[in-house]
Amino acid sequence: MTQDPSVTTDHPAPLIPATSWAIIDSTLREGEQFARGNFKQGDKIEIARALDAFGAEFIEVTTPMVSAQTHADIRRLTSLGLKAKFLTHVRCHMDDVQRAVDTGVDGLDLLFGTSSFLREFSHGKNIGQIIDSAQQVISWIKTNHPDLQIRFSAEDTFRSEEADLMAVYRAVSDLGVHRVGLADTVGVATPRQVYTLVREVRKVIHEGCGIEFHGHNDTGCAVSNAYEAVEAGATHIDTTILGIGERNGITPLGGFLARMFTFDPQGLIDKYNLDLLPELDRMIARMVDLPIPWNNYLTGEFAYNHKAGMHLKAIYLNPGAYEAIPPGVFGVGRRIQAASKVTGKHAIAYKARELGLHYGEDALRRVTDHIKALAEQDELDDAHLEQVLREWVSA
Ligand code: AKG
Repeated sequence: MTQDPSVTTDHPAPLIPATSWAIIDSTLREGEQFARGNFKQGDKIEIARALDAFGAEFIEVTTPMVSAQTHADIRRLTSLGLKAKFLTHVRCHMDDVQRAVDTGVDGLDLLFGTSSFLREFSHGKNIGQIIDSAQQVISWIKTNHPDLQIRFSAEDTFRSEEADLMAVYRAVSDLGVHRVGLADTVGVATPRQVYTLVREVRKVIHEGCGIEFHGHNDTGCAVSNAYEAVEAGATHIDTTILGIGERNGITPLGGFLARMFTFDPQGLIDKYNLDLLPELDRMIARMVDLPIPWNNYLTGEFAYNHKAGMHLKAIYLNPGAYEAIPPGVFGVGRRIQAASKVTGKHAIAYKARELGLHYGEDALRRVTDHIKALAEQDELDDAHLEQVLREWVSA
């Protein structure tokens, strides 16, 4: 097989430079809301260290209001001396914020539901009251803890009235928040809606104010929506390892990186230790006691499995023919499945050469037909293929 071509940078300029966005990994917050996410302090430290080693810029943790233990865990995490910045996710409420400010975090991710669903069935406040609370809380933080980053998110953004959203985002931006958040809380937004809304929000907030996107995956759009958010100007994307979170989760770290890699490979290589991704996925799979899905982005068992004869022929010449992303960059290998009914003579010839066997054109055609016929009857493994190739070479 030929060497992997080094990472291709065919685009004259990256379509979306990796320097234009940052990851807020929420495995330690959204991930704790996953059905099987129940991390103990030791797990949290392991996750935070692994994310830091990977290069995640931000780590979001659960609100300290959950319990005294969670409060102590955050203090422990923020004392680790990691490079990643810690953010805690708190309701836009004085009690929560006052409890959060002594945890050593770098910032507070405030949220307030703005959809009619959440206004009616969650907190009972109207938009004017939401803005008043935001004003009280944000002003207090800025006066008493000016070093803290502040983000304000309108929970359930995509089921909120656009006029309400613009009023809220304009108000919190005027109050000096560092980022506003758009949350697709029930995973209902389409990529086009995300793109359009991020563009609209950009127009009403201050130039230096960032835009964060948090997207659930209920309709399978979490990665596309995160991508559209960035394309429209979002600066921060929420992810979790393996996508764990409420219900079927949010934008997976690996899926988002796979998407963004295609636009600026070198930018991602410079920013993150991408080859640590498989370790991150395995770590969370172990902690939540679930296998990594077979079709997981980049790290799934079959993410780099090549089988059809037509594919194998080209893959041997240049893996880029059937791989958008070189697996080695992400610390994974490819698997060539030559022993199958859909194989082809090029794959069989290659396997034979690997074994030091030489087949002429006719013999190659015959042994390939034989292998295909065998595979029609039963699954063939590599050992069986090798045996056939050795037996037939002199036949
Ligand atoms: C959600 O809306 O699904 C959340 O988990 C909150 C997101 C945010 O704070 O932006």
